[in-house]
Amino acid sequence: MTRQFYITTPIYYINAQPHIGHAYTTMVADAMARSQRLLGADVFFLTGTDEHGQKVERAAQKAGVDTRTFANDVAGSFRQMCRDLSITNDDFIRTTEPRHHRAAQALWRRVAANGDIYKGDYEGWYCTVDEIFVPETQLVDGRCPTCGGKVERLKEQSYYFRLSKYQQPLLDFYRAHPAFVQPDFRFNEVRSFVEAGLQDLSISRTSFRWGIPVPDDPAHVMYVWFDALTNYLTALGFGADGSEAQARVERYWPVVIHLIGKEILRQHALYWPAFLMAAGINPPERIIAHGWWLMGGAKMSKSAGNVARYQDYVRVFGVDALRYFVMREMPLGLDANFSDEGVLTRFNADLANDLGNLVSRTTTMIHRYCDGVVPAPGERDELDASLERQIGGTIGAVVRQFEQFQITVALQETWELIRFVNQYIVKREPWALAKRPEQRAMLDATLYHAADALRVTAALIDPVMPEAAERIRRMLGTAQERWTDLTAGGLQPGTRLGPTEPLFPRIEKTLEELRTMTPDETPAPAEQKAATPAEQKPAAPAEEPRVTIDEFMKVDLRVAKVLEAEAIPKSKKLLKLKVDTGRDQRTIVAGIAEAYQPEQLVGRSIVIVANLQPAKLMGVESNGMVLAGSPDGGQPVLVGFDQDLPPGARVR
Ligand code: ME8
Repeated sequence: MTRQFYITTPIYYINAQPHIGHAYTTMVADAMARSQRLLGADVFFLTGTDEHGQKVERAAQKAGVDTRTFANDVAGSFRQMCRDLSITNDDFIRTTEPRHHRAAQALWRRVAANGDIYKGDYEGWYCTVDEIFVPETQLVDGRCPTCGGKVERLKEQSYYFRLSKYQQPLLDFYRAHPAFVQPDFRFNEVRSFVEAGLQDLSISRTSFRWGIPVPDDPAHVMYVWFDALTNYLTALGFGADGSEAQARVERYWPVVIHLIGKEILRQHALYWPAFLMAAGINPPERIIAHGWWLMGGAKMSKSAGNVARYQDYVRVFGVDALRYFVMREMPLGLDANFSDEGVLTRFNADLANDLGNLVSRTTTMIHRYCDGVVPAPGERDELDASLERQIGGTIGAVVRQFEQFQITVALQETWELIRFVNQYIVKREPWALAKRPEQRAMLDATLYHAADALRVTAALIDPVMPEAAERIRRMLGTAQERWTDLTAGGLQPGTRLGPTEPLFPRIEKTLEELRTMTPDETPAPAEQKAATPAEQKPAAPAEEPRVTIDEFMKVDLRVAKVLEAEAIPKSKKLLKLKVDTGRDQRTIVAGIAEAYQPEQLVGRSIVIVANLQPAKLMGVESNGMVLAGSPDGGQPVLVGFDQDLPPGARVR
């Protein structure tokens, strides 16, 4: 029986243009949708735009255009993003569409009919960036705790949703669905929040007009989150007449997976199931909250103004490379740093070197030694068998990891296979075998197994890099395969290869050159040469000396909080930090001035080596060392945590 798989992204606000953050969620959802299609599921993949609310109204006023024109324009940019990034969404929903107004009003009526909506007065602090009332106790220095923006005092008549009534039903639901929110630690946050008690929720506004009118009381428009969350049902046909719409709702609801950023978890894991319960509809099956892309240590966001444009990376590296980078770099649920250095390093190491070389050396040798036709494998020896086992194991592992949304791990597994095949080729030295006619059988076996592994590799990278997968298939002369049919040894001997072409040519430009490139200067990567025997031998990895656990434990790594930070006169690289180590306050000199401004650091938790001997740097005594990572030649990035830890906590 066919399994349904319904996946959604958040619908994006249209107060600004899309950036890497929006691109990320959309690309991950796309990879998931593609993987499920390869597994034979009946997939429905939805994305779109969230167009109502005060901040859109204000953004349009600021741009000097009427709200609808503004909305059409920015929604168009999000649609374009989908085309630019090879997104295979089945629908693109806009909340300004009539079908959505109908659906949101239908949901409202059902909740109201259940007695869960009443009218009252509301006064409170409202953040128009996040479109949310913030309880006074949660304000941070009088500002919104989520975005740091200004909050406004609002007093208005409002409809309320009886959220308090759903505290126990929600807790019961969470208990019955232990995988409802992933990752688990985020689920715990939601549970604690609900356990602490819920207040009724104001769900209408009278202070602006750009929204969906409340049924039978058009002086009110719906709270944007009531409106926005309903989109996930609208797209299936909820609120529309006719049995077809009804059938589609039944087909895909509630087997839905909402992929979101962690900042909107509360709305999805709490408000949304409560609204649905009140309407007599089952809550969604799963909410997956991913982490944030950071730039310079802070969340990339349009309000902070530190955004990277996806277009710039597509232009220099290509769509597939951008898709690969973001999915390889950010493990599910954790934050990750977005940097040009990171993208360039991964491009050259993983794509040009590992994958690109495998493709080029395998196909080139089949052309050179076998007239471009896949040879028969003949007898297998132990080395061939170990490669086959590796292929089989990798297929199983990748499927399992995708099913758990662990795309990063799936890619790591795939790259282990790629490196295994590269080593297999180096061990066999087919270029040497080709010189000895008596070794013909071994040469054929080697090239067959390498090409077979490449065919499987193309299938496994397909959800993440669909274009590269297709190009590999063209070079191999094979067709797309379902994951359900994928096994080692599936390549047909006698298959005629297509022409070999460079897949990910190394980019030899420096970051500086890449940054200053004009749009029509396409990157001029170095030719990816067909592998010559001399190049095919990667340098043997040097044996790193190991340390014992006792030696490692001598290093006292601790969490510390930055209390003060200042530049050191005449030093380009050094900052002087005063930190709280939980036991004392001390001065540490850190070489991070080129990557961080002093004011970005105050209040931040860092990791220090607490028992380092003091040293004087530029005349300042430093009592410890700050931990940061840096790519070759790149800027340091401070080590951090995805949850706050108190100063003094041990790190190991
Ligand atoms: O919240 N890192 O829309 P939005 C990772 N309209 N992902 C990021 C990101 C970052 N730095 N910045 C944005 C809304 N995103 C509401 C949603 S749903 C019914 C309504 C991604 O335009 C991530 O998916 O602010 C995040 O949840 C979403 O964009 C927020 O988009």
